[in-house]
Amino acid sequence: MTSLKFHWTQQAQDHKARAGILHTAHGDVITPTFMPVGTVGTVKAMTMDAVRSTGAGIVLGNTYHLMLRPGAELIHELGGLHKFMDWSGPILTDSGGFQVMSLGALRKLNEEGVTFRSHIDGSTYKLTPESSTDIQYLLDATITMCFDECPALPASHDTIASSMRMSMRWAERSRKRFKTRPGYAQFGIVQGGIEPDLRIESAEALNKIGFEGYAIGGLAVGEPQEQMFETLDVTVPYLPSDKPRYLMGVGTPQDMLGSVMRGIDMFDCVMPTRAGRTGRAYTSRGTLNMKNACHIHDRRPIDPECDCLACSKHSRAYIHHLFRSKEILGAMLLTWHNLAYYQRLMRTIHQAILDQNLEEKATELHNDWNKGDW
Ligand code: PRF
Ligand code: ZN
Repeated sequence: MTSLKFHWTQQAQDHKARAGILHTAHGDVITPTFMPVGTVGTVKAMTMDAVRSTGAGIVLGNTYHLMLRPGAELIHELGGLHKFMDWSGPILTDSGGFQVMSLGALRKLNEEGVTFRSHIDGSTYKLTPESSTDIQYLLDATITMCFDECPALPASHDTIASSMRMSMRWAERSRKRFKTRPGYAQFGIVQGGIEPDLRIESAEALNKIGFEGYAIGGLAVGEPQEQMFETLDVTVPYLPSDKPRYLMGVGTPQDMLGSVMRGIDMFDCVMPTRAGRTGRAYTSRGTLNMKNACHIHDRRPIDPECDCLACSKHSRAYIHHLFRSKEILGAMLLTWHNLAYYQRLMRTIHQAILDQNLEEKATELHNDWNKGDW
């Protein structure tokens, strides 16, 4: 155990975009960063060595899924989530509120917390700001998230206001329960839908409590990209400039680029991994459906600019064949490729911020995405 304090240092700034380094108990991470999602202690279809090889510096785990199976106590007993899943780098765990929300009718919510039925065996569980924080401690999360509610949009100003204010009371309870350790962190989560006044109120409430980092939740829940960007424009100025900023559950390459340009440092999303299992490839020329018959005779790699295992060893024809035959290697290779693409995009953006030419680079990236396949 080091005596290192969790902190973020800025290397460069280009307009609102920041390049920096996250210093944690489990090593450093260059930002902007994309965190692959490892919901149940695995980045689906990938070994952790493969995840590392793509350049990922930090991965995400989920309180909700891990508490149900195999249980936080068991992971604690076995030495924590890092050891359990073989990831020695930092891990951020989401708090469970967002995942419980997607259970719909299976949950009941009040000031105390959320009662819900397990999607696995139907038994009843409860999550509160205190228990969520305790579970994340047992998992040994490098970054613990506050317990929050992410209301479905669209909703009235009143509905969003009372939900946000409850999330702020929950943030205070989460903070009280959090046990500080050197190099570990807890992030608050800004809520407030797409209402500027509520976003500002929420950011100010979290600032007052004080966290090692600040997340923006409640976005990318179906609203147009323009409204998400407008909400970032309103919210980011109210977050401390010396702390990391994390946009939860985002997103497409275009979403991430636009969000970095509005001051965001961290992202997570199931898109590259989920798409990898369903045959969709992300490339610098947009997305490709590898199930499409146009790839049957194609000897080219998925993306000629990619150095991942799938692109250096295999043709589109072969990847297409694997998906047609429902072979699991197809999902493995395409997930690898998609994560490699996401990480390369983040490195490109990082370098452009250091070089102070992110706007030119953004134009170039957009032009390429719009060109279509080679
Ligand atoms: N809250 C939490 N996790 C999340 C979200 C949120 O609002 C979102 C919203 N895009 C994704 N993941 N705790
Ligand atoms: Zn590739």
